[in-house]
Amino acid sequence: MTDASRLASSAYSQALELIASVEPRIAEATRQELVDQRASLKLIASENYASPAVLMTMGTWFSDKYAEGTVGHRFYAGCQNVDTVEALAAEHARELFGAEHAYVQPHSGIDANLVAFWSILAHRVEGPWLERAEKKNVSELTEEDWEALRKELGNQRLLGMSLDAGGHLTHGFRPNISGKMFHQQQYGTDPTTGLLDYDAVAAKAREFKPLVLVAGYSAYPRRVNFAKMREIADEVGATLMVDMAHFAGLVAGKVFTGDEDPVPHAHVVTTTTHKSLRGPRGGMVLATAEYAPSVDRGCPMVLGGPLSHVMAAKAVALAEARQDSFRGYAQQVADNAKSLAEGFLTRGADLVTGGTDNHLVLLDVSSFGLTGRQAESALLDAGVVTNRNSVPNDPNGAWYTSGIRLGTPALTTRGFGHDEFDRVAELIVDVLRNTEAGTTKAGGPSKASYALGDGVADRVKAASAEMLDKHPLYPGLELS
Ligand code: DSN
Repeated sequence: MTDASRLASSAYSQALELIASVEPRIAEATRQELVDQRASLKLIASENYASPAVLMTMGTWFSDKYAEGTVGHRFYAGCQNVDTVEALAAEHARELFGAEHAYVQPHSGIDANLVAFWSILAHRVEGPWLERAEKKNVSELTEEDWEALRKELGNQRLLGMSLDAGGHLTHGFRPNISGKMFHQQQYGTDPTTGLLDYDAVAAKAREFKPLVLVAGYSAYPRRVNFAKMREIADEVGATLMVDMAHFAGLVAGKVFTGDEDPVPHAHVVTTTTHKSLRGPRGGMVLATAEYAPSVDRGCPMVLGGPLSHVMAAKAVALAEARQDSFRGYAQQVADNAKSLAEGFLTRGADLVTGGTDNHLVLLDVSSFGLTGRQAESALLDAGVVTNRNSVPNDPNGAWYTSGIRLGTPALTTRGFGHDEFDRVAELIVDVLRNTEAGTTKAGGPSKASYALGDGVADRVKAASAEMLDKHPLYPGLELS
């Protein structure tokens, strides 16, 4: 047992004993969550396993401190230690990503995107608007000025990738606030190849003239050329915002460099910290110096008080990501995604875009006669945790879907390599081939019910257990 495992075993065992003395059911659910995570194939592309050091950093008295404002400029007294934590997290983020500015307060990816949107509006609209109104600062604006400004803000335009092409809800999807606060249009992917068509994005941008061009994705299995996206943004006078939540770990690990690294090309980059970056649950905004002052207004503009305990954990995770070993991890995540994709293709399964060159694979399950919902449920019965996802122009909509999204960051953390991911593809195909779509009570085709063949779940769980046992989650961590 390593020193780290010994320390974690003892710390968690004692913490759970303390929790159990107050509410034993929470202690029990916490133990059970570890048992369940250890026993399943976690393939959700947006999940990972943070280190015990990162997890423990979140469980401290920093949780009790209010710290609205920024480092050295707080609305509360007594923030000297929060200042240390926030400054360190931001420094690690700037160094790791080569960013001019880092804002580490967002509580989630959606919050990071809201900070980015409002800071872009503040920077692009409020500044020139104040000049036109011949006012020096916001406090001088009259009620009439505000009314006119609100009208102008409401008319701002955003162009982002559509949800079914792999974009995120916050990239202008109508039911999301981003689709309401902006006049939005969406770009898709080429109907034949499933790939981004930069000429089509440029044509749409020329016609629509967005204030914000959003690049980035949560279910697109390919790399993006951010230099090209910046050219498009510059040509139409847009601000380029990149949401790298899914692939931040691949940027940090230098798998995505040059034109594929968003940081040198975008004005504003947002991310979560818990996906491929393998940190605590949270968000972050990177920006050029020009956008920094408006980004720093995130709290209290759109964020509640910063979660200082999570900012501390971000600092620990970013320090981990700056270690050389993280580059090896990130490269393995991408290599494993290729192994997974090849495993599916050699067994005749359909992949959106025909493969992957990032951390995820989007499997179209319609050739198995299933919806995404049926496939997701059958896989879960067999201990394979995935999430259903739309494919481009999905006939089954965003609830039932026709796809399954699979990612490699979590199992790569456990040590899975090429052979294991090939086997994972084999097991998934086994489940899907042996699942039949069910019928509704009225006897029509159902998009939700299904029947998994006898013995399949046990067979797949046994095969998974062999691999999982070889690559334990948190090796050496034992709870007493
Ligand atoms: N929930 C994240 C994902 O799964 O991609 C994004 O919001």
